[in-house]
Amino acid sequence: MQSRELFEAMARSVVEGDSDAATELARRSVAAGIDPLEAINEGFVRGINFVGEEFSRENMFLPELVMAGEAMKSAIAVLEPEMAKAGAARKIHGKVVLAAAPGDIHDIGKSLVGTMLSAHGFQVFDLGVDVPVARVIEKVRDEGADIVGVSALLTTTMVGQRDVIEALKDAGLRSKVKVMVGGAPVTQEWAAQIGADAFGEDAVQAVTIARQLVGSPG
Ligand code: HCB
Repeated sequence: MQSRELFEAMARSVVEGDSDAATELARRSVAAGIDPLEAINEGFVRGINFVGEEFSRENMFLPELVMAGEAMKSAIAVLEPEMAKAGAARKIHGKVVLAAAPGDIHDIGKSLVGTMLSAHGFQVFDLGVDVPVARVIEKVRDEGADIVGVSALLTTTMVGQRDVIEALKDAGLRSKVKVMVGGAPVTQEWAAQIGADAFGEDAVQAVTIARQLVGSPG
């Protein structure tokens, strides 16, 4: 199968919510030596984006969204170790605390950001989904984090990103840690409005930005 056909089959496996097919296609791409991030972005992400669009048009419904998310996660479970290998034994650029905003249970993109940051020499503390602001602050303080990354996929949970920034100020930590926000509805404008240091469009950009934020661009 050519890479283009493989990418199309990957997208289709997510649209059909077929975790077995997604796993198999991910394995096949590893065997074929395809860059795992390319497989995610050119294959699986295109499928999940299509599902998101169809969901908003009410052509697909919650069970399909759930199954598509599961298929996507099955594929990433195969590809993640391959991405991590690429960055093994690099020098540590800094510590990053990652969390999905309070009320938000989307974790695919955040986890991908975490994997990419780990693969590029950051020590990542991923607190998971629906993380209370106080828990983020506590972890930033305990670890002496250099960066905190807050993910929000819902317009209603984006305010949690602002709440983290305000809570960091209240805790006297704002000058010690950089804040990077991301997630599908998040924009550069929103990041500026809430006083974040940076907006990460995707996992690759998040790595570039994180390096800049810790003054270690190379
Ligand atoms: Co969800 N959902 N969902 N969903 N979902 C979205 C986000 C909608 C946009 C779909 C739509 O209507 N078009 C929509 C939000 C509308 C809005 O608020 N504007 C929506 C809705 C409405 C909902 C529910 C409310 C549905 C319901 O229950 N009626 C519900 C909310 C649950 C909650 O959080 N409280 C819900 C649930 C779900 C699941 C559970 C079924 C499933 C998530 C599974 C999981 O994550 N374990 C899901 C999914 C899969 C989606 C879509 C289809 C895909 C999200 C995704 O994984 N994208 C999404 C539509 C879409 O976004 N296209 C839809 C792929 C990843 C790779 O991209 O953007 O997450 P990403 O991350 C990127 C990027 O943003 C950046 O890097 C990542 C990697 O490249 N980035 C950061 C992300 N975080 C960063 C942090 C940083 O510091 C830096 C960069």
